[in-house]
Amino acid sequence: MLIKSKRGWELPESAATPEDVFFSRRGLIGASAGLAAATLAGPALAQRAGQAPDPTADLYPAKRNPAYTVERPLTPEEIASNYNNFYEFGTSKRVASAAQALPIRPWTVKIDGLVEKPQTIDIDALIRKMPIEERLYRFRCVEAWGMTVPWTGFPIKALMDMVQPQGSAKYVRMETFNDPKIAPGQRAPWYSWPYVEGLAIDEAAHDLALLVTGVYGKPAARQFGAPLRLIVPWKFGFKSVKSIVRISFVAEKPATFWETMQASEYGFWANVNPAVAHPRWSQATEEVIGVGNRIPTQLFNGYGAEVADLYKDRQRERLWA
Ligand SMILES: Nc1nc2c(c(=O)[nH]1)N[C@H]1C(S)=C(S)[C@@H](COP(=O)(O)O)O[C@H]1N2
Ligand SMILES: [Mo]
Repeated sequence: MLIKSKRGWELPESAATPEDVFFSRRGLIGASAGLAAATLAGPALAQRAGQAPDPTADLYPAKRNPAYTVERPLTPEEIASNYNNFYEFGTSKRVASAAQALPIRPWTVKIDGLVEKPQTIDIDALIRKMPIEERLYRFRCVEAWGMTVPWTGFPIKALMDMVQPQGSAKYVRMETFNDPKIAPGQRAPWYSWPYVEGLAIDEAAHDLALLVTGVYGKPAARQFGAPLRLIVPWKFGFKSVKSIVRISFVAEKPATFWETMQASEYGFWANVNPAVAHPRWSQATEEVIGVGNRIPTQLFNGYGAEVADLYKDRQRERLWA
């Protein structure tokens, strides 16, 4: 039987998400329907036959850093691994199976721009050089849902110490792979591929800003953005760019994927704030993925004590979403 893959405009409403700015009709209802269906997709997650074992598997589980803990239960792995946002592999939350097509070895990361030691480094060499540890973080998507995830990774600061940014570097720009042959979503020309995100240099140097290599005590599954993705827990999830191939230290604020697509709804700073509504929905509460109830959203997603100072001289910027 011929199964034709659907284009964006053919997607059923149940598969569209609020971030899908061009096609969304029903917003959050669609996201919940997606979760119900996703629980049926579990077996598709099994490693494809013939995939080599991860060369860094011996590093996991990494030591948990008790300084980064949370007051709420972790999202079960089975739930988090079947509810992902990865537009390269489709606009629904059920992209885990499709994402298994991404080859994650060999993989190199190019680090360039305004640094003393630009380099292109093999991912396994990088991971073994960096101080990886496990941290429990709250994770909040702009679509008003949240999870709690045990990430393993290292602070971007450790990478900065390796490449030594120059004084003129004011921002860090991070870019996802771009290969439409592998990622069907990248064949849709109305998106500005590749996915790009960025941080101000002081945000990147903050200890909470993590480059993630593992999840749930193992090397990251592909749908989480293996083999290297960003996690900035005080910002909306779209800042946390996946499957990074290039990290550039630059003087100007980078043009980011969602801001380029729809600046009125998704800005550069994108800090979590329950008091500032998205143009199309409230951010006051969030759906707990896997449980289904709603809980209050916290300012800076609960990390205000650590990060609020980063913004005290930026009050004229659009800091929220
Ligand atoms: N390359 C890339 N990175 C991405 C995305 C994406 O579509 N492509 N989606 C973002 C969004 S909107 C969210 S909420 C998180 C989801 O991460 P998760 O699937 O690990 O929960 O990844 C972010 N990083
Ligand atoms: Mo998101």
